[in-house]
Amino acid sequence: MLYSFRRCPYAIRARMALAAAGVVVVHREVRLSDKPAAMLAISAKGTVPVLHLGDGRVLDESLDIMRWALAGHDPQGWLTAAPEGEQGELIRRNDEDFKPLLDRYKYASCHPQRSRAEWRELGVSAHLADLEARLARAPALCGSRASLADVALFPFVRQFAGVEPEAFGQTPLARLRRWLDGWLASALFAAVMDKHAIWQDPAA
Ligand SMILES: N[C@@H](CCC(=O)N[C@@H](CS)C(=O)NCC(=O)O)C(=O)O
Repeated sequence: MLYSFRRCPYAIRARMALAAAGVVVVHREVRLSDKPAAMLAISAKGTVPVLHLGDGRVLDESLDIMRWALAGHDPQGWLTAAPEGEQGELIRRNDEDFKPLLDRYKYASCHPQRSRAEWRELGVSAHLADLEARLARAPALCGSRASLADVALFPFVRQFAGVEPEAFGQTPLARLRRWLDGWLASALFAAVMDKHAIWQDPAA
């Protein structure tokens, strides 16, 4: 059972890994402003995605869901495409450093310390420029083929690009745009972006 929210970048990356691994889940689409009690009962911290396994285990961190799914079946070799430490460090920087910046950029009017354009420039110089440099050296972020890091990061780059698509198109990030377009055009991404009605708990 997967509690998910369609546009959430953490949920997207979890769904990508589940789909790549061929794990079929019962999908429960959540409204973040009205989380179902059944979800909060198994994970009180109230973030999506949450995966409730048949044996009762609960995975409520997107990376744990990705690693669990791919540990079972990793046909594209995402886990082994690059050293685990390098992938982990890139994901850590994304989640801990880039994500807060992305939120400031997205909700710039709530963060008047900088203008939206300045938040965008900071996101580019502090994070996306490094991804661009990596893609100048190799076709994927950590080497010659896609790894867990690519899958884990692209939903956040997608969100960044979506804030001001035109401005993103003009940033000096041509390789990153191509890399992003590749993920957005993938069959896997299309499959995980299926629309689901909000789950209504029959017991509620
Ligand atoms: N570290 C968590 C973060 C998940 C997260 O923050 N998800 C957001 C949605 S994108 C959320 O559920 N926020 C709670 C809320 O908005 O109430 C993970 O990797 O799964």
